[in-house]
Amino acid sequence: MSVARTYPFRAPARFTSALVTMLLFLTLAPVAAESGDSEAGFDPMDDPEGEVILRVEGAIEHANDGDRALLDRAMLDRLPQRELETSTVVTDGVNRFEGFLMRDLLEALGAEGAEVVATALNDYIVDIPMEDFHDYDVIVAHTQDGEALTPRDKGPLWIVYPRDDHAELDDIRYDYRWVWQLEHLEVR
Ligand SMILES: Nc1nc2c(c(=O)[nH]1)N[C@H]1C(S)=C(S)[C@@H](COP(=O)(O)O)O[C@H]1N2
Ligand SMILES: [Mo]
Repeated sequence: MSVARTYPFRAPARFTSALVTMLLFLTLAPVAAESGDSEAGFDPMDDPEGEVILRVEGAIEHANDGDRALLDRAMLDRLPQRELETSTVVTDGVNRFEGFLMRDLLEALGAEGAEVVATALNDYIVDIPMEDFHDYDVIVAHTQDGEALTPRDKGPLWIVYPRDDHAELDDIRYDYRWVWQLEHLEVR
């Protein structure tokens, strides 16, 4: 019978799989430890080394320049990165945005407040209720369709709502919170 014939091979098979598990553990454990380090990632107490593209002030607990947080792109890249596909009111079709959750940034800075005042390079300024960032996965995008956003083209940062995922976001009240050329946040 086949059972009798395969039986002798089972013990070695188990032994082999135990060995493989052990080897996998030995190879992957250091990798896990390493990625654990880089996941410590975003530290608002770090000093920016590159050009500061976002300044955050107001009701934040962690800062690196007096009571402000000055952030460069490399620091922002250390926040968990997110992709979001959505249409917008100012572009055609569906765009793929990459960036980080506003919620994650605010949390990392220890922000506590009822609203965030967002200011753009063109001095556009708007108050955004804090609830938005808890109710929706609002991202701060640095990349659109694989291309880095530049100040010429809605960059360096653009607040993007997951508009295609929530019918209620297709509304003028939300449209004006999509701040492009974002450069400053005040939490209050
Ligand atoms: N930096 C910046 N972001 C902005 C604006 C602006 O003038 N400057 N206009 C807001 C408004 S009122 C709307 S409806 C949407 C789309 O604006 P637009 O159609 O003028 O581009 O972007 C918002 N974000
Ligand atoms: Mo608008």
